[in-house]
Amino acid sequence: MIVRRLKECEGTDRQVHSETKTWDSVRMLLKDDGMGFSFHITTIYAGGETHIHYKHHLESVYCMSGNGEIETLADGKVYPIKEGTLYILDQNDEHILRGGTQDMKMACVFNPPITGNEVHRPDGSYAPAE
Ligand code: 9YT
Repeated sequence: MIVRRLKECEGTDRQVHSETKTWDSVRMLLKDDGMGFSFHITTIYAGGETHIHYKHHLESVYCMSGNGEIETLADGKVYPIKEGTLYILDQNDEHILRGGTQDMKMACVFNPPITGNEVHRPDGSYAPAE
């Protein structure tokens, strides 16, 4: 069994800061753990806006605290996000994630797992798993 604590992962290379300065993410569980998914604690900054389109990954995101919204670009629908909201990108949905008045703390799961080296490409995706 593996045990990791958020505090031990913060400030290490498991914690990445977005180039857009709109979020950071602590990847607590990655591909090399061999679980078939990865698990991240992500902070979406208040007032920020991020274009995301995970074409090669399925992601589900649970909001633990804070507030914001997600807009799915295919249909222009906007869904508020607050504590207790889970959104599930089952269609590899292209979206805009907007921070509200308070930072959002999110628990994120990716399938396939990310390796930890991915950065958002100009189209909002991460590179496919090998
Ligand atoms: C919610 C979301 O997708 N935020 C972007 C960062 C992502 N969770 C990651 O790479 O850890």
